[in-house]
Amino acid sequence: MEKNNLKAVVFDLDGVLTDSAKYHYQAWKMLADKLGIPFDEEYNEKLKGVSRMESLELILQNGNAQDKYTQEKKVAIATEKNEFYKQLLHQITPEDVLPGIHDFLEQLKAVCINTAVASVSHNAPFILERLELDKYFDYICDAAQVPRAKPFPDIFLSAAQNLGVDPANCIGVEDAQAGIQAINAAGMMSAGVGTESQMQEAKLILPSTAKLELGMLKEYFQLA
Ligand code: B16
Ligand code: MG
Repeated sequence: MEKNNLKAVVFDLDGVLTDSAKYHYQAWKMLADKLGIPFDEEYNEKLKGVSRMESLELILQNGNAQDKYTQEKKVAIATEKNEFYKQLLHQITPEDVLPGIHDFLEQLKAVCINTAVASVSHNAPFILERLELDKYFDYICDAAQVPRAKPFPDIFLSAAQNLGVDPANCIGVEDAQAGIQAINAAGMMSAGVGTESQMQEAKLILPSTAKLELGMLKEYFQLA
């Protein structure tokens, strides 16, 4: 293995390529109101990077209602949320790509650094299509094929394996704590987008996606 040689960048989707959290919030809020469970934008922060069924568990916990529903009913609730969420996703346009992402993807393409998306969202392919970003990625992970969600490293390891690169030659970009833990556990260098307190475990912290720049990342990667 050639050490310190950057070969791939693996991106989280929600919070890194676009802000789909607001649509997740609207959809969960509709369901929480229907079930009479308190839910607000602050609590929604806890759901970032967390899978759909785990998100539902967290919401039910907030209303002390985790034992109130059968597993079958929980699946039905999550399905209803997803149907509403999918309708909201039609509002997404290429304008919703977060700052700096296009330029960064162009930089990576120009020097043939591989790219992948490691999102736990089953709606990732549709969102990438709406954003017109699908053409930039060499591999898009299928959340359904990944046994364990973040903070387990599985999805990032799957990205590296499918790109044919060693995880040690990759940078992972995330906005959620569970995602940073997954990147670190996969043996990749972690770049966290967010505040110092949110991104404590990231090897490199960036205040915004606008700061993603290949020259700086390569330099940092070689030193790490
Ligand atoms: P879905 P990421 C995550 O996306 C979201 O941050 C999280 O809030 C959501 O529950 C999860 O996807 C599952 O999404 O219900 O569409 O399958 O950050 O991993 O890109
Ligand atoms: Mg995210």
